[in-house]
Formats: sequence, structure tokens, C-alpha cells
Amino acid sequence: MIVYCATSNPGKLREFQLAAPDFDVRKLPNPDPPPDETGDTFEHNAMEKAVAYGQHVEGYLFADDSGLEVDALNGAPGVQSARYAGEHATDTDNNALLLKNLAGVANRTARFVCVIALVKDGKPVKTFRGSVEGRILDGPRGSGGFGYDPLFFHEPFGCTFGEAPIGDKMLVSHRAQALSAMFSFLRQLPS
Ligand code: ITT
Repeated sequence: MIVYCATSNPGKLREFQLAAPDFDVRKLPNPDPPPDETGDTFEHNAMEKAVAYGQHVEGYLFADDSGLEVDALNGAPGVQSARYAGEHATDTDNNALLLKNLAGVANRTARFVCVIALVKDGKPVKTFRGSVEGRILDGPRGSGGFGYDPLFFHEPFGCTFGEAPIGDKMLVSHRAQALSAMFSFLRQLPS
């Protein structure tokens, strides 16, 4: 089955395309302009993106809204994860601000959250959520992954998501869980 996705983030795209070899996951060409992410939940923003981009596609399309929730920062950066250090912030800017805001803070617990929203012919079908626990280190480790991965230490791995092979991240990650739930849902639809 062909399923379209819409994202401007190459790190996400790579993970979308690794998640289900039995699906043909295609990137929507030129998904610009992106919708403003106005909501305060991952569900709201994921569905807003999927509905906006789904207008251009016949059949199924999904979009991902995701981010990092840090307990000592009351869940920040949360839905603002991509723009934590400003509208055009890079991963390096966001990571630097996170470390600054956690300087001297002992409680480093955090989780990644991902919500995938699925639409058909541009109309909402369902959302799927995944999350994974970790803690934020004092500095980056590893050059794999994207975003906050080099700061996110996952205890069962004994390393950060930036150090783990992509295949290992895909066994446990927030995005892998949400994608797996979506592909299971699609597989059980009558053909
Ligand atoms: P699209 O909206 O175009 O898909 P985006 O990067 O703007 O791409 P979001 O608004 O959902 O997407 O922001 C997600 C941010 O959360 C992302 O840019 C990272 O900073 C962070 N993030 C999400 N998942 C992550 C992961 O698996 N590893 C590291 N950081 C992640």
C-alpha cells in the first residue's frame, strides 16, 4: 500500500521509511508552506499538519508532531521542541538552550513523545502516540540521529540516541511506537 508522509525533517523521514518494509512510504513533494503549529498538544498539531498536507493527496497521508518533555522544565520544550531557541533555531541552538536551562539541575528525567496523525483524502482518520523515557546529559554524545538525540541518554541502551545505531533507536523510540500502531491499524483495514 502507498502511504504519503509530509515532513521537512530529514531525520524523521529516514525513520518513517525504515518503519514498515511492507508499505511504500512516499514523501509528499514540496510540502510547503507548512501550517502554523498553533496548538498546545502534539495531537492537535499533528492533525493540523496532516489535514493541511492531505488536501494534496488521494488516499492516506500521515504527519508527525513530536518533541522532548523535560520534567524539571514542566514539560518544556514540548510542542515547541523544534523552535525552542527561536523560529529559525537549529538543532545546535536548541540543544545549547536546553543545557543552559538545565545547568545545575539535578533532576534530568525526560521523555520523547511522538504523535502520528493519519488522514484519508484530507479527512482525519486517527492519531497514534508513542513515548520513550530517558535523561538529559550535561553535554552531547554521538553524532547519529537528529534533534536532541545526542543529549538523550536511554538507560536500557547505556548510551544516547545519538550514539545508538538507527536500528536500535527504531526498536524502542517514540516514533517507532507511533508508526507501528499506525501501520498495524492500516494492515487490519479491509482491502
Ligand atoms: P515537520 O513538522 O516538518 O515534520 P519538525 O522538525 O518541524 O518537522 P516538529 O514540529 O514535530 O517537527 O518538531 C519536532 C522536534 O522535536 C524536532 O525538530 C526535534 O528537535 C525534536 N525531536 C522529535 N523527535 C526527535 C527524535 O527522535 N530525536 C531527537 N529529537 C527529536
